[in-house]
Amino acid sequence: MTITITAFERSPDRGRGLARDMRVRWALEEVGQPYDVRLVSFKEMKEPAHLALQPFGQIPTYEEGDLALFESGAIVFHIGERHAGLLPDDANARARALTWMFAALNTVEPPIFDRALARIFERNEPWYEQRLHALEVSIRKRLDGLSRRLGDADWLDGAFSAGDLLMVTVLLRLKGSDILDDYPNLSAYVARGEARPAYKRAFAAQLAVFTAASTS
Ligand code: GTB
Repeated sequence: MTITITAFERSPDRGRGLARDMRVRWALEEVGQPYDVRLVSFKEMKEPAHLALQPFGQIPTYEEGDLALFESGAIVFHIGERHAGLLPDDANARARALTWMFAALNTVEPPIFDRALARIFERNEPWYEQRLHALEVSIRKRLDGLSRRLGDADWLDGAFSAGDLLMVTVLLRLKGSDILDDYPNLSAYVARGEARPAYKRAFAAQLAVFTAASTS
């Protein structure tokens, strides 16, 4: 059955792979599932047809036969459940991989995403510097714990899993910042994720959308 996901028609990140369709593309590439992409404009995302798929008018969505999903974490989990390559077979190891998926999205991503939003939308506020500092303190607390746990391992819990996939996509938003540079093992972890052939294919696919949109 054909899998169709949605992505930005023109991603505001200019093809840097930071929009959340990237994690779904990467998961599909890891398990070797072909997929179609329906590109949506900001206007279309708020129209009834898209809202029926994604109640908050966002990307990504996932359609496969009569199944329609939203929330990138749930989509990655579904892909991992249906296909080998993202979740371990052993029940306990699988539960731990799920734990890392939640840790990435619920514990590590919020302050990193809030920092990105603050840098775009709150730059001119009188309290901007204080807010930025507070967010960076929160991020460093999370990275302290993550870095300590990862140590010199390649992945968070044995073999690469959906937990690593989500964690790497979350950390990628800090790439090039002195925050991530202060954690050499996490910088190397992100680089290992980016070096995976499936990541490279997913990245190239989303970049091609941006390149085509900017030359049309
Ligand atoms: N919790 C949802 C999920 O994980 O699927 C969140 C989905 C979400 O935030 N989608 C964003 C969206 O559709 C795109 S990814 N936004 C449009 C809207 O809300 O109207 C977030 C994102 C946006 C922009 C950049 N960027 O420019 O770098 C990066 C990431």
